[in-house]
Amino acid sequence: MKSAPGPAPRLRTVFISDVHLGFRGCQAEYLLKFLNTLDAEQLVLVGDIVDLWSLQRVAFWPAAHTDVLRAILRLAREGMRVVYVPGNHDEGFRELCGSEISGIEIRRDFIHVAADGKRYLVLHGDDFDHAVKFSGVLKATGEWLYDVILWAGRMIQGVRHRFGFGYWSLATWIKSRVPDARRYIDRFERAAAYEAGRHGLDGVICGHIHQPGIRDVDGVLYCNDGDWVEHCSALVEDRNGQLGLVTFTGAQTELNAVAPVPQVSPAPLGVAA
Ligand SMILES: [Mn+2]
Repeated sequence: MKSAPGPAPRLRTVFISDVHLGFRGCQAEYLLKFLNTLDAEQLVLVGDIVDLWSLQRVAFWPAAHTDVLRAILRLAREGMRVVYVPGNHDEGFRELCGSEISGIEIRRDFIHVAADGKRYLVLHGDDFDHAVKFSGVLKATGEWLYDVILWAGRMIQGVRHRFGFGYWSLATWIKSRVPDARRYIDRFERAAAYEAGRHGLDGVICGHIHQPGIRDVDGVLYCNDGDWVEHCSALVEDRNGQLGLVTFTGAQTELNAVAPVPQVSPAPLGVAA
């Protein structure tokens, strides 16, 4: 797909993060389809694209994961501006911040100026872990549990698929029912928005907590692009600078269906049923 000739791309910017290539939970096939139909001027990779932590534990790298990297490199080659902000799971790449590799700009964080002039702080989000103050033990249990839940979710998804049901995430379903998870998310959102507000910016764009969302926090717009482990979501900016969330799970959500950027809502994004 060539994006340069013909009419201007439909979207100005697309933000994705928490892809976790090299991790079993990664929904690489959906992402691949999403990237192959992407009609945008710029793509921002907001961290945890490759899961180096998981790769250190188990060698897992199916062909689709290489295809995702290839697709991103091809987009850059074809003229899309691609910016990569490494996260904590791909922290090793932070050493490369400030450089450009294969046409991809690598940054620790940066300020995104939207089409309407609004300025957003873009960063992965692990910077706010300390502010969220969840104990180390809880965090370790959380990560182990998350792996198990994702595994169980894949089993269920396999059965659902066989019976013709669409994409569904067990982890998302569980999180929406656990008050502690909601509190954690709320604290994170406030910490991120506060940081942007402190710098006189209009908003913050991040990932990290695998919870897509757009909400106003005391006059600062908090935007989280979600992930490609549970939600298969992206944050998109249209040509007027309006931000919205999209999910792409192949079932019925074509990127084209996104044209009028959906009205933002503070509620967690529903997955395609
Ligand atoms: Mn992260």
